Amino acid sequence: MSAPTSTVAALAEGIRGGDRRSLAQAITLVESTRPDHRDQAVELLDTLLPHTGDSARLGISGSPGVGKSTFIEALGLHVVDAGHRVAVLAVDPSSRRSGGSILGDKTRMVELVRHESAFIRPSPAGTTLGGVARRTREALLLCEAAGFDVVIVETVGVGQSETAVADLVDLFVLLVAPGGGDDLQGIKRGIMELADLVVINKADGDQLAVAGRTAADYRNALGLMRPRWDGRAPEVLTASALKGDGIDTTWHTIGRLASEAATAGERDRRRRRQATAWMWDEVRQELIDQLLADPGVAAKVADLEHQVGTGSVSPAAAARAILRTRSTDPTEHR
Ligand SMILES: Nc1nc2c(ncn2[C@@H]2O[C@H](COP(=O)(O)OP(=O)(O)OP(=O)(O)O)[C@@H](O)[C@H]2O)c(=O)[nH]1
Ligand SMILES: [Mg+2]
Repeated sequence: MSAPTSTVAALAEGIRGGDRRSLAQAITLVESTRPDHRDQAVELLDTLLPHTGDSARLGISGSPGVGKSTFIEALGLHVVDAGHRVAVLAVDPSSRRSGGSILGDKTRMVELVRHESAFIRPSPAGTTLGGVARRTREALLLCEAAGFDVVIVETVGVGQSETAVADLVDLFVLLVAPGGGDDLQGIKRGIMELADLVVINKADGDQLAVAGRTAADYRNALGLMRPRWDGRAPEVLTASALKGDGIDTTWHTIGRLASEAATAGERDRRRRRQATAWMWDEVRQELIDQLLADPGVAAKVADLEHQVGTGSVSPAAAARAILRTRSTDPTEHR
């Protein structure tokens, strides 16, 4: 392999030296879709790969407003107090709060954001889920290379983003609000099946008793569902991110689950599966990028999309037409 270019080498060195500006810059680089940036990003990730893999990768998901950011602030502070270095990445492909997410999350993580052992990176606005997932897994590797030994990925539990996040972490935590009985009826079934751990948040004040009942309901429901890799049902805890109750128990449980999975080889199996799936994701993404960079294809796309939209051409036929239009050597358009 050729020697890294100077920009890439400088960034890699900065990241390895724990320089946050280099880390932030590198994440911006992997977020860029410009072909020359993409080349540098791939080179950077390749250079840093030997220094990745040493973090506990945690996904935290839940409905809007359930308290994810507040919870991550509390958990994050607990974890840095225990001597860890924590990076928080957000995955939010929805335009619901485009532009607002940075401020929203940073104001909720006031203390954590200022902590020298923490690094918080909001989701890039206005991107597709596929794009966000790709950038997030690359950002995760960059954070590991920078020495963060706990990486938390926050995602809002609507649509497909939680599946994407579950595909890039070791352990997936689902936050639930007290009294969310309706969720048990099926709408959240898919996401519940991804969970290694369920935490009923907001177990405080007049919601305390309700939270206890919700926990019991979840234990029952989860007991009937597909068990976790170890044959057991996901555990259910209660916590109050606002008051800090149950945060230590949550962290303790996460640590136990992570070490059980590591000892049993499950963590490595998961990571191997994930790495293979990422590779095919990259292939798909790269092929589509190359196709769209082909002037012949680009000229036809709008027309074909329209025809597919009106039903005059089937999606399958249109896909074939696009693939056939592609000129011989895809790399020549880079
Ligand atoms: N009573 C109580 N309120 C909480 C708790 N955790 C969060 N909240 C409140 O719930 C609201 C939403 O909290 P966030 O942390 O922003 O929730 P989120 O899930 O990150 O929200 P989005 O990112 O918008 O999906 C805020 O007003 C919090 O103060 C808790 O443990 N108890
Ligand atoms: Mg939030």
